[in-house]
Amino acid sequence: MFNKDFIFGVATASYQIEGSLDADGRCKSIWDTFTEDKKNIIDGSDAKVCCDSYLKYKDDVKLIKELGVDAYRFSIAWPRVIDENNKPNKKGLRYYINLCKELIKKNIKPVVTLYHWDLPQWLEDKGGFLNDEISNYFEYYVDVVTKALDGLVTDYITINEPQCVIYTSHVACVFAPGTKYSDKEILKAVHNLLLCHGKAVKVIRRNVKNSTVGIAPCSRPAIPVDPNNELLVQKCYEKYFECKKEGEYANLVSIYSDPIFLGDYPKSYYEDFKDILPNITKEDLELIHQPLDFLYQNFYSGTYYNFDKDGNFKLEPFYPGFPVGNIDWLQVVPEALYYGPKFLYQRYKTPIIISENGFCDNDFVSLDGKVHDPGRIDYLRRYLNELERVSKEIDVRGYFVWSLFDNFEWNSGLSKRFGLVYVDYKTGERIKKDSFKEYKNIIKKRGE
Ligand code: GBH
Repeated sequence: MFNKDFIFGVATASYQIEGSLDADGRCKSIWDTFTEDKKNIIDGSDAKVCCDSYLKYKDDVKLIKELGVDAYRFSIAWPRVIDENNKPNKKGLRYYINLCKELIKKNIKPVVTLYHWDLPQWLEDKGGFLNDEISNYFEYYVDVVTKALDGLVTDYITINEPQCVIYTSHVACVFAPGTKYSDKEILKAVHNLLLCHGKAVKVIRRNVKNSTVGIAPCSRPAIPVDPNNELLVQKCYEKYFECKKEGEYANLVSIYSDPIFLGDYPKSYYEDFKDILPNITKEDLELIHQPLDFLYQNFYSGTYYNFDKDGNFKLEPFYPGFPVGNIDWLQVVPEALYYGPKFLYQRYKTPIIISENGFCDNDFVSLDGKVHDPGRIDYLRRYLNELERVSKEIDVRGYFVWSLFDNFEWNSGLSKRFGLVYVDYKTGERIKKDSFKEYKNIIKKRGE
């Protein structure tokens, strides 16, 4: 049972649902460019229509209302609201104003993500996150948005998953723009991204009365196989917050969240990268370290760890046949919603909101015309049980399911389905899955 103020929500992102990519003067984003090369997207699809939410937003809000959530998390497309001359685009802004009004009319709280990966292409052409001016451009964009949504939105998330903006896009190179960065460039881009965050927070505090602000990193918690082994739990905590040159440091937690919540990069960062550090000033660190109301976090899976027989701390591989979703990184590890929030709270002492959690399944329409998704239902229940358990120990304020709809799943295109609502991309038809009804019931009973 969650307390009565606990926020139940559902989440989407602009590029994954809107379609209408040429409408009302929207300019090109890095994902438009990336999808032009069919080899970048597993099924060769694109986001030109997907859920068609730019045109169907009123239907979206009806569905959200029927689901019974307290809040709807969506993102704003930078290329819709700022043109190539870096001037506001009124028509693009109008869409988000209308959407917010529709939500508020139905008593649903809008939670706005300012950056969910659709960078304007013209800014990428100027160097993207390697351009030292990027945080000034972001600051201006956030100023325009917060003024346009004045009186409608109080809850802002600056950036979704910095890990994907840097690591997945520039190390793994499977997300747009897909260009490889050297270690030195990664550190510079990370620092610029953190400055974007810091400047955005200041603008929001200035423009928005009673604002609540946070950032939404993602992480894959290290889970102790034996919860009663205190040393193992401690080692998992250390693993989770590791920042080492030989590790996937840009895909982990501390390189972003330590400067934001603790005011400085980890000690190991300065040691491991001493020859290639970006220019980091005291003023920068202060700017990045703005007080935040929430630490949002996207959790999907986790990784188990154990001691081997010689007492060495070791990754515990998933056994053959381990429960998985329909996408390669999605092992079902419900304890992620226990240890993840717990470790984050221990280190950063900031109230936690789960900004994304959800399941990818091989959903299709059955003979009876319905979409049955017992796997997703089971996943949600198991994860919520763990969240409820940890909510008795630490301050957890909310939970958002990813996602309202099946949508454009980035480099997996339209081939991977995460929705509570099924989308038939041939006809545009939307069908509520069984999990939609289940989540609706969970919310009604406040997670009982
Ligand atoms: C989130 O990312 C996103 O915020 C959301 O937009 C997305 O639709 C949703 O989850 C479902 O994926 O190819 O080896 O580099 C989830 C975290 C981070 C998981 C990137 C996959 C790529 C692994 N994702 N990661 S790899």
